Amino acid sequence: TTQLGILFPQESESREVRSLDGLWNFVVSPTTDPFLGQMQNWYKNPLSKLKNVDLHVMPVPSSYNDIPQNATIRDHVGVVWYDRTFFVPKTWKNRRVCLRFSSVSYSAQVWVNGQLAMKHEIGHLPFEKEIGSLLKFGENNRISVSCDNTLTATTVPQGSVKTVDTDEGKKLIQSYSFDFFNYAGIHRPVTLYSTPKSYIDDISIKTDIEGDYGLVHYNITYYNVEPIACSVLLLNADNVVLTKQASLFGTGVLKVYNPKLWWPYLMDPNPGYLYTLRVELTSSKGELVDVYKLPIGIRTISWSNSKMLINNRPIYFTGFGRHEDSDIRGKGLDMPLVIRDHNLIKWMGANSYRTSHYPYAEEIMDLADKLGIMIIDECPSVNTNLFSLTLLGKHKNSLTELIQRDKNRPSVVMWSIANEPETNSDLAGLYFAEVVKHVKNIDPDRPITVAISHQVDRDRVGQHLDIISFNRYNSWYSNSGRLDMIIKNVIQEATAWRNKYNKPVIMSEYGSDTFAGLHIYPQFVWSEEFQVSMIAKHAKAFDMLRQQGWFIGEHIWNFADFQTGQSYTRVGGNKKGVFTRNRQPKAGAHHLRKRYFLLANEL
Ligand code: BDP
Repeated sequence: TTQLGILFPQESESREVRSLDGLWNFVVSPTTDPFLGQMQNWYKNPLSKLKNVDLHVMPVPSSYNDIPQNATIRDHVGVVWYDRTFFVPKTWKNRRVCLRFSSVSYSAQVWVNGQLAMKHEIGHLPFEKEIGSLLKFGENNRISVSCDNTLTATTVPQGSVKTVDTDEGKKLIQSYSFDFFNYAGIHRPVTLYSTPKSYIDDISIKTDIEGDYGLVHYNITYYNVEPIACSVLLLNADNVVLTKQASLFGTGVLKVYNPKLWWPYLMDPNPGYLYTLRVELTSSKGELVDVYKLPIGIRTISWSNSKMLINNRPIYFTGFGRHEDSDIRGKGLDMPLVIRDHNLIKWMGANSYRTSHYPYAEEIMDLADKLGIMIIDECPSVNTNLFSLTLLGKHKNSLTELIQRDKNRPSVVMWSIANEPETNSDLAGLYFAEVVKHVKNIDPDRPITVAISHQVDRDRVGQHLDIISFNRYNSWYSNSGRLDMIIKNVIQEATAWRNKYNKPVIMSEYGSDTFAGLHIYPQFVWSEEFQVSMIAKHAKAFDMLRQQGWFIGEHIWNFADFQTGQSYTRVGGNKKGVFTRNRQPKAGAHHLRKRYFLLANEL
């Protein structure tokens, strides 16, 4: 279901937040009876009271897969159960109380005190519900969550399940065609928060530059149970109020003289400058009722048939495809990792990355806003095929929810509506025309791309996009080991995309698996020397392409090594990172950072 108003929970004069992160109880249905939990309605009583099941302690947030010492849980297909108790203060009785999950993969049902509170499908996106009527105030309450990781032809992303005969009897197995491990669980924070009954539900902003002025167009929706006045203040980064405006209908424009613009990292000595938009609701007696503070950046995005511009300056994307992935935690949010990653991104001199292949945590996006890292924001559609109306509906929903969540972020400069879908059929053309139309209806102000892997000549999707991104593994999946066949092929393919569509072109993935510590010279596949040369050859091609005026970026695959499903092409996971899974640089990282800093100086 689509929802409005998914503002990140924050403390303010009027708002209180309680974290429900920590240790939860966790139970998997026995493999002999994967649907036992549903049959027996395990949400009705505490999981700790169940007989004949293994009760685990499970940290939230985290993927559950790599926590227990148990391959059956790691590879489990279907539903798992979480529960915990939490205390709700008496003082919240006359307030609006919401329960928010920042992400549960893949789908979830949530009960509070044994009553269904909400359901959500599609991982990596937040959902919430007002749950006041289900709560006991001044007492302990129980929250139960069932989480299903099953992927089918009509989930985003897609997969398929079948029953196989094993040595231990019949078992369900899951297949999927993307390579990253299908981690599942409560991946991001769970929060309980309260607001007054009259509250700010949503804020949308759009910024512009007009002569010496920065413009902040805003649109606020709020609900009120009493007469309310809405006003809007703009504060600079030193918390000085620059302007204040009473807003009769919740919409208006704020003007800032000589604004400090939001610039990407290395394009300005002070990148990622953020103002604060402070929204206030006041009662007829002039009392403050609700306050929400939204960080905003003032910048413009525009594009032509050969360039993409921020604040009217052409940009060139340098950076990576990434994953939310680490040892033990899987896709669970982990702030030490997040901060380390962003320190590494800065150390690399990269100005951007794509949130391949799903939306990343809001905490990560906050950092991108602050540091001036440009984000190509990708929805969870990977290797899409078997097109259907049901799938189209969910694909659109994933974008509605993503844009609702990220619409105000200065870092988000482009929407990626799919990675490596089927693009060569007429049906694919029709399908993606619909997805593009949907996104343009919600956000006409950012360009749209797809990371395409199929061949140029039969493509049916590029015509609908603003920017063409293509993924190609020269010297790896094509012509393995042939470092002498990269330059021509990259130039040829980029030029073919350009000639077909007359649009800006990005190489959104190139790379080679590299086993850290493996040295073979002359360069040989899997060695660090090979990755360095593979990067150097691509750089030659990119430099020639840049002369043409329409080639606007290069993203290596991948930032770091990551976990995959089990296959004979992967040695303990995908090793195409320029960093290891522990975030230590391979030789390729040292090589690439010299290039990124050189490019930043040149542009
Ligand atoms: C590309 C996919 C990416 C994979 C990569 C690879 O977009 O998700 O990890 O191949 O195989 O096609 O390394």
